[in-house]
This record gives sequence, structure tokens and C-alpha cells, in this order.
Amino acid sequence: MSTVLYEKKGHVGLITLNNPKKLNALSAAFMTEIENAVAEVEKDTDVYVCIITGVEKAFIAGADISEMCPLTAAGAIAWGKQGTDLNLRIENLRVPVIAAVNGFALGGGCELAMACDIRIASEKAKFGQPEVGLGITPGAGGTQRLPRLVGAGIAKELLYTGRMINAQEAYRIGLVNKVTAPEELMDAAFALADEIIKNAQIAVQQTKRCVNRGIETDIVTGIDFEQQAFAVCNATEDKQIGMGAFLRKEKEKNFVYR
Ligand code: DAK
Repeated sequence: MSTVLYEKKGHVGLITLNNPKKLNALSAAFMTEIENAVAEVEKDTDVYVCIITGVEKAFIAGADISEMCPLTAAGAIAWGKQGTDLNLRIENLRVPVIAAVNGFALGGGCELAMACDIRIASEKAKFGQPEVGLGITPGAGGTQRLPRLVGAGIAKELLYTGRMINAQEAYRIGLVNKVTAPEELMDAAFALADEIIKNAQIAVQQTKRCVNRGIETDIVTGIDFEQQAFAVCNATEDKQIGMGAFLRKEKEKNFVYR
């Protein structure tokens, strides 16, 4: 039985992390399986949104401490590259990625969730960056993505204390967009995916690129990037479909993703 499940539901690529005995701790082998599932999404242009979730009580309870424990500085660089690359790959995936955080999202798990475009959480979710308590810094983007999401002050408090926070607190600080009852989490994730899917996908994907690029650059460069994306969308069939429907006062828009 695979510890990472991949299935397609309509235009959604659903990745389910399924190693509950280890609380989905990120071993090298487990990360390879996640990479393979992400590769499925990457190559399938019929997937418009990706959802990542976990089974039972964990989203991901961090990197596998038994693998990290014997690492030397040199070994850590090689080992660490896999996690860093995986998160960059998720962040730069062509399609929006929703993290449906069902339980523990700690250390590398919180970092992977933060590499996703949008996070929604079950009331049972718990977030934290406990690395300093293990004698290490966060290693897969925690010191970079957390301050960008919640601001430096709150991020530093969480990073220096290693404190675990619940879903409501994560919502209050802007780490997650929504909190749901546990049994409603996947319905909420799919409802959000459907709201994205009904739009013109080249426009959605270009918008993702603009936000990701723009957030890392000065505003003039970011706006220039946005202008290029706008030009690209103007050459699409979906633009004619979207605007044509408005001008003809039609509700129905049958986008063709061209
Ligand atoms: N690693 C290995 N095994 C883990 C694990 C982890 N992170 N988390 C849980 N497990 C295992 C437990 O050892 C236990 O295994 P058995 O004893 O049954 O064999 C099983 O999962 C169930 O866990 P518990 O019995 O502990 O379950 P509880 O409900 O009592 O507690 C817990 C749940 C999440 C509070 C607890 O398991 C816990 O504190 N887990 C560790 C959390 C943690 O410290 N995570 C690591 C943070 S450091 C890098 C990239 C990434 C990273 C670093 C570098 N580079 C790119 C450079 C990431 C670092 C981290 O994530």
C-alpha cells in the first residue's frame, strides 16, 4: 500500500498523505512519493487545482527525526535539498494548490503547507515550527515563508518559542484562510477548488505566477510582470468567451482553456 495516494476527481488532483503510523513524518522515501504525486499534477493539463491533505490525526508531523538525527553538516545539505526542492516545486506548480490541513502540521509539515497557495484547516489542526527545541533551524522555508504570511513579529515569536498553535489561532494570525469542522474539511477544500475551476484557467495560472513573482520583487518589476501576463490572457480564446458572455448578458461561460 502506497503511503502517498494520488487520485483525480474531475479537474482536481488530490494528494493524500497516508502514513498514519509515522504521522506522515517526512522521510526521504516519503518525500520521493510526494514528488511523484506532484509530478502527476505537473504533467496533466486537465488538472486545474491540486489539494494536499493527510489521513487521521496528521497532515505532516515534521521531518523524520530518526533520519535527521545522524546527519552531519555535509549530509544535512544533501538531505535538506530534497525538502527545499519539493516545497519550491509545490509553490511553483502551474495550478493553485490547497492544503487541507487535517491535523498536525509541524516543522517541515507547516513548511509544506506554507508552500501551498491556500490553507484551510480542520478544527483539529495544529501548527508550529518546533525546530529550535531540537537544536536546528527550520530548513524548508519556515524562516522565509512564515514571516511573509503572518508578519515578522508573530513569525519570530512562533519560530523562537517553537510553540504549537491551534487552528483558530492560525486563522487569527492569517496562517490559514478558513477553519472547518473536521468532517467538513474536504467538502470545503473541494468547494474552494470548484470556485477556482469555474474560471478561465490560463488567467488563474498567470495570476498565480504574478503573485508569486511580485511578492519577491519591487513593485515596478512586479507590475511589468503583470502586464506581460495580461497580454498573454488577451491572446486566449477564454478571454473572448468570458467577455463575450458578459456583453451578450449570458450567465454560462464554457471556458475551453485555450
Ligand atoms: N519524526 C519521526 N517520527 C515521528 C515524528 C517525526 N517528526 N512525529 C511522530 N513520529 C512518530 C512517533 O515517534 C511515533 O512512533 P512510534 O513510537 O509509534 O514508533 C508515532 O509517530 C506516533 O507519534 P506519537 O506517539 O508521538 O503521537 P502523539 O499523538 O503522542 O504526539 C506529536 C503527536 C506530533 C505531538 C508528536 O509525535 C511529536 O512531537 N512529533 C514530533 C514533532 C516534531 O518535532 N517534528 C519535527 C520538527 S523539525 C530541512 C527541511 C525540513 C526540516 C529540516 C531541514 N532541510 C530542507 C534542510 C524539518 C524539520 C522538522 O520538521
